[in-house]
Amino acid sequence: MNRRLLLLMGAEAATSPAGVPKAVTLAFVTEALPGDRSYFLDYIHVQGLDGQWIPGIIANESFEAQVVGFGNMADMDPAVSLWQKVNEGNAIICHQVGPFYPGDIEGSQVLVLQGGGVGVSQVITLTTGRYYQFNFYARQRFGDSGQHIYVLLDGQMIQAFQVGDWTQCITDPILIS
Ligand SMILES: [Ca+2]
Repeated sequence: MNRRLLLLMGAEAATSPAGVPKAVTLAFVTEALPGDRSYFLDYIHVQGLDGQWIPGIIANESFEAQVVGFGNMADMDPAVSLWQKVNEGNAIICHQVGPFYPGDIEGSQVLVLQGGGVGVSQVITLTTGRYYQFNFYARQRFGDSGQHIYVLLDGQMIQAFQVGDWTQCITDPILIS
């Protein structure tokens, strides 16, 4: 192997080694609009370009922990839910027949983000050199409209969605480098 090729390989390895686990912060944050608005989230998954869900990447992907019980709601506990709250506002775990009566997509509980600019995040491990898509369900509270939900990776917004009733949202593929 000649020296130039070795140098090229060295540069490649230094900047974007493929196939290496990389910790990234995935976040879902509501658009910072004024007023009392809420988004509901449930059943968040990571998938590859083939559309197949990749299990084991996101913890508590359906917001079934902490258990708040039939008809109840409670502030999200980061220690139990494994999601961290982002910014001011309410991040609430809600049972499907809680005060907002949102229904659910999977299990019996959902996340409620009440306010503008509030969200949740989780550090996940992906693999460099691979494309991923984030697949989740979202809805706005009954009577709310016009607000976006943002998907962020390491603080950068990768896609915005604006939905009404429960909608499956899938981001465009993003390459982890
Ligand atoms: Ca759920």
